[in-house]
Amino acid sequence: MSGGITLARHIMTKSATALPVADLALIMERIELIATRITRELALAGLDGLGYTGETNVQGEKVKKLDQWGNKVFLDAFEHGYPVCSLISEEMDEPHHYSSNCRDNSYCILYDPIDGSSNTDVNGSLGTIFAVKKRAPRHGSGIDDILVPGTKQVIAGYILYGPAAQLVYSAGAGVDIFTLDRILGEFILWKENVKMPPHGSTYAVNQGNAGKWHDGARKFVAHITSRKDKRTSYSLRYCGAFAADFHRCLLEGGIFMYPAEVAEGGKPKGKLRLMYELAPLSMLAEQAGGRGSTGKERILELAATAIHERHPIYIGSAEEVALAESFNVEG
Ligand code: AHM
Ligand code: MG
Repeated sequence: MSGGITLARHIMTKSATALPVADLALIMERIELIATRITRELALAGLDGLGYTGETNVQGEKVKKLDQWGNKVFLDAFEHGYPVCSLISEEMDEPHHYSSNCRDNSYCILYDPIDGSSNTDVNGSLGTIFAVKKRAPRHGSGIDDILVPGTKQVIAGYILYGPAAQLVYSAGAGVDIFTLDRILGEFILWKENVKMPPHGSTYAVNQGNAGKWHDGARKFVAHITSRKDKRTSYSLRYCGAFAADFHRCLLEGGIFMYPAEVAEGGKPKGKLRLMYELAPLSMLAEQAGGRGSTGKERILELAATAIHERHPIYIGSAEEVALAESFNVEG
């Protein structure tokens, strides 16, 4: 631990952030509260019963009890969350607005409350992913100002619930990582201005779907798994939680990918959502010196046309992402 520097104190020392430090502090105070509530719940989740609610969300996926509960934690926290007035969630069909928080200087938070929810029933790693964008003055009920590309994100981050809970975020001035001291209830600085290694030795992908990918994606994986020398051989590491798989790339380098599935019955644009999964982690990757790509385009330059829009992703070390692109992984 870096001498017990709390998140709140560290924020006050930040400069060159994409939003005023006072706004950053107010928003991150809410995120910290959410992170501690979810961490506490997960520690006891096995006692209270997990599983599905019996409902299906807007994207046709079965809803886990924890997904719904996690969404409510955000709604509760941001009810008192000025300067955030709008919420866009994986678990809500439409944006949610708190008009009492809407002034000229307000923000939207976009989030996946429980990332990797298939891990809930097996005590596997989970995450929470979030991004923050500034709302246009007098934005009214439209959301055109939120659908803008990820280059306009002013904060991006995730919480990883592993053996320890960690909070990773960037406000445009580097990537910092904090670890929750569960006794103090405080996130304490662990690593500052983290840089992703330009090259790694692991790849993360659901290889069970390989038969549905473009040829290029299959050839890329065949290429990185066919070589024997230490410098160019790769091991597979896949947790089923994007935040957890990305965390390994951030710290050790390598690549995470969720390709498009072109075969009949596949997911033609991949599984992961642009605004609250791909764009936030791409901002973190770039801030750390890595890259986030659809295989053809920089993720951060994509404007959304709908709030739950999906795209394929290749994210991680600059070297591996460039190698993937060179195989025309997306045709
Ligand atoms: P979720 O938000 O419903 O949990 O779905 C997102 C998760 C990611 O965390 C993970 O990378 C991916 O889905 C795993 O999908 P699959 O089971 O198809 O490999
Ligand atoms: Mg989810």
